[in-house]
Parts: sequence; structure tokens; C-alpha cells
Amino acid sequence: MSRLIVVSNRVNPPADSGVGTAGGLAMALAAALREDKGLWFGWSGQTVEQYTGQMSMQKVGGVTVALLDLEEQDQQEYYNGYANRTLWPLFHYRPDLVSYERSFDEGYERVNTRFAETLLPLIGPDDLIWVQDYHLIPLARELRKRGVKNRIGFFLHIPWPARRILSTLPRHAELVEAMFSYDLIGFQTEDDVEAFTDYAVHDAQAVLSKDGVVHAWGQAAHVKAFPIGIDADDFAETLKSERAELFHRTMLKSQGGRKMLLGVDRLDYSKGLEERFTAYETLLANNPGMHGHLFLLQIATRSRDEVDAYQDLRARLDNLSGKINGAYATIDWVPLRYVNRPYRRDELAGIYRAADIGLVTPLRDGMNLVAKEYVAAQDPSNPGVLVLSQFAGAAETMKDALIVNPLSREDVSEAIHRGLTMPLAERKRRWESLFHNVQTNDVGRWRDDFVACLKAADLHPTEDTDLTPLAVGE
Ligand code: GDG
Repeated sequence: MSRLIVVSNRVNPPADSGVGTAGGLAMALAAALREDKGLWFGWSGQTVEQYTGQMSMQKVGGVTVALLDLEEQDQQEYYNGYANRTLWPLFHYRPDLVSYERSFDEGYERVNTRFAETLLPLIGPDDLIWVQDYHLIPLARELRKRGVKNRIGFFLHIPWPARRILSTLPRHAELVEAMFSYDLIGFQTEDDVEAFTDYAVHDAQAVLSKDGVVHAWGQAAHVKAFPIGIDADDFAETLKSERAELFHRTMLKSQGGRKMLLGVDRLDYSKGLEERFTAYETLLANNPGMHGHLFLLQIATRSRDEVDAYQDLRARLDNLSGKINGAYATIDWVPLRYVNRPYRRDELAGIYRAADIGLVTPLRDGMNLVAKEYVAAQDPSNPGVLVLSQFAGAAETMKDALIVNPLSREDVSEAIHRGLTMPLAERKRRWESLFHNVQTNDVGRWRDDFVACLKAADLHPTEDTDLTPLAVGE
């Protein structure tokens, strides 16, 4: 019988669905694998002095996991280097923050080779292999070199950049060529699919055929958008838990009748936190009558501390939050509550429910699950308003949010104002449509759609049939 093998950089299924602090990808994958007889393979997050290629198998939160230790040099060159200093900023449209060194590239190739070699003996003849995210783009190529004929799919959780941005990356063509070892390449949005095919057509003379197959470098891959969602049922259960209710009540008490704006993000420059704080400052400056009647709670958990761009961002945010509170706080009102500690998932659910405005304003984001969690947590009889960046993948489907340009402080400030004064009937109408979307396009559907497409994808390499060229974007 065929199994699903999921491969990702880190393997960290939450031990219990309610209490963990796992990020978007971990939550999504654990939910996808829990009911399957699947296997989750990846880096343990540990480093050893000398790489041995040995892995440990364990069962965590109902999921079988196989973990590989890497070396310190791998962590520096592959994870902190190529993945987080090169690809992450580039794919989030920040070429100014990209640092590229050939050693990063070498580390990236080496780790992908190590993954392939270790995974190889675990692969059964009918297994489906599903590779996650930008850390592992060359993995299918390495597996193919070692004779793997199985269907292999790839899903990119972050945006795919415009081709002019991508072509600033040294050896960009090799990176994209490696993607054609997959049978199926999944993106978060139609926009990403378009950006990818645009590159393939213009820079690699690719030909698109009617069935969504892209042909390039003598290979072919199905390319399609699969917008990721949250585990809506699990979230609804979490919301009913005692701890969620406790946090909801505690929050309401601490609000003391004030309106609460809420941001929940990893502390990352792609999330637009500085711009959000500045927009809030503009709201305060333009609306003195609101002083004392609202506050912004920003939960921003520390992330990728070893990368300098993240340390710099932290310092700037400490400064900015201090400046805003210094200018506007009074003896009994703090306008900005800026919190760096993480909260449990059930605690977070209660906090979301208490918020009048969900502020999700990234400068670029593959999808953004916080937007979906915020909607899922609302009280149907008195829902809050989602203010959502046009540059989050979520904006492609969550059209009933107040969509803003996060780079415009006036735009964001006006949307917050509009949300705070929105009549109940409009809030309900918008929320109902958003909630319907969150419930129907949940993580189960994402998994099922991807796996069904992967099963239906032709075995590699595909025959060059039906090569009717199409215009890009068709
Ligand atoms: C990547 C892509 C894409 C945050 N703080 C706490 C906490 N979180 C959880 C949230 C949410 C998750 O982390 C963040 O997910 P996002 O989707 O917003 O963003 P990334 O981490 O950047 O994820 C993104 C995602 O992959 C999935 O494909 O949507 O675009 O960048 O679930 O709730 N969770 C807990 N405590 C916190 O303090 N427990």
C-alpha cells in the first residue's frame, strides 16, 4: 500500500493539538499526517560534531517521524545561510537583505544530498513523496539521481518572486531547473503560479500545455495553486477549551471596555511590523478622540535570532514601540502592548476572540494563517474585523476583509478606523463570508487536493504529448 512521506526542513509535530507553540507549517503538516499512516522526515534541529547519516525514528503526537542530525557547518551554510539569508529575503522581495556566498550554496546542495541519501532506504515502491518548502528545492533531483521513480511533489509555502527579482540570484537557472524533477509543483496562489510560469517561459523557453504542465529543460512538471488553510475543526475545539475561555475572559477584563487591535506574528521583516506600528501611530495622531479608548496588542515571537537582519529588526521595533508609548501613554493607558513571549495555541485562540480588529499587514506572505485563525476565533453574533494586506496570499481568497496596502500608513490607519466604526450588520456579513472560506478551504482540503493531484500526475519523466503552447497566465 502506498504511504505518504512528507519531507521538510524541521520536523516538529505538536505533542498535543491545543498546547503547542508550533508555527504555521508544523501545524498544517501534523494535521495532515495524524490520521494517515504517513512518515515525516527531516532535520532534528540538533547538530553533531561529525555527520553520521544516522536517523532516529519516533512517534510524536500520533505521527511517525524520522529525524536526521546535521553538522554545525550545515546549520550555518544551509539553514542560516542559503535558506534564511538568501532565499527567504529574495522570495519576499527583499533583495536588499540578501546575502549570498558560494559556501551557502555548497551547504544547501550538501544538505539536500544528505537528505536524499538518508531518505532513500525508507522509500517503498508505491510511496508518494511530498517535499515542503524552499529549504529543499533540489531534493527531488538528488532522489532521481539515485534512481527514485516515485511520484514526488513539492509545495512552496512562501511567495514565488517576480522573474526580475529571481534573476538577481547567482545560479538561479539551476535552482529552477531542479524543480523540474518534481511531478507536481504547488504554490499558495495563482499569482505565484503566474510568476513561476513567467520565469519558465521567458528565461527557460518553457512551453505550457493545456493540462497545467510546464515543459522545460527536457522535463515536465504539473504546476498548480493549492491555498493552504488551518485545521478549522481542531481550532473550533481549541476555542471551546477551558484555557481559551480563561484567556478570553482575562483579556476582556484587562481591556476595561477599550477596543483591542491585535497582531500575532513571528518577529520577521516580511510581516510589516514597523509599518504597522507607524500606521497605528498615524491613527493616534489623527484621532485624539480615540486616545484612551483603544490599544494595540502585538504578539511578536522571536525568530531566527542568529540572523543579523532579525536582530536589527528587533532593535528597531523596541525603539519604535518605546517611542509610541513615550509619546502617547498616560498614567492609566498604554496604547501599545508589545509582547515577545510566545503563547500556547489555546491561549492564543482566546486572545483572538477578544480582539475587535485583526491586523494582518505583511509586506509579503505566502498565505498567512493568522488571518484565518483570527476569523475562525470570532463570535458569530459580534465578530471583529480583519484588516488584511493585499500582499498576503490570503488576500487572493479573503476578499471580504478590509484589504490594505501595508506600505501606506494612511491606508492602514483609515481601515482600522473604518473597522472600529463598522455597523454590526456589515461586520456579520463580511465575517460570514470569510468564515465560510476558512471552513471550506481548510488544511484537510489542501492536503487532499495536493495528494490527489500528485497521484494523478504522470510518472517522471513525462512524455512530451499535447504540447499546445499557451500564453502565460492563460
Ligand atoms: C509560513 C509562510 C504560510 C505565532 N505566534 C504564536 C503562534 N503563532 C502561530 C500562528 C500561526 C503561525 O504561527 C504563523 O503562521 P503564518 O502563516 O502566519 O506564517 P509563517 O510562520 O511565516 O509560515 C506563511 C505558512 O508558512 C503556511 O504555509 O501561511 O505565508 O510564511 O499558526 O498562530 N502560535 C503559538 N504561540 C505564539 O505565540 N502557539
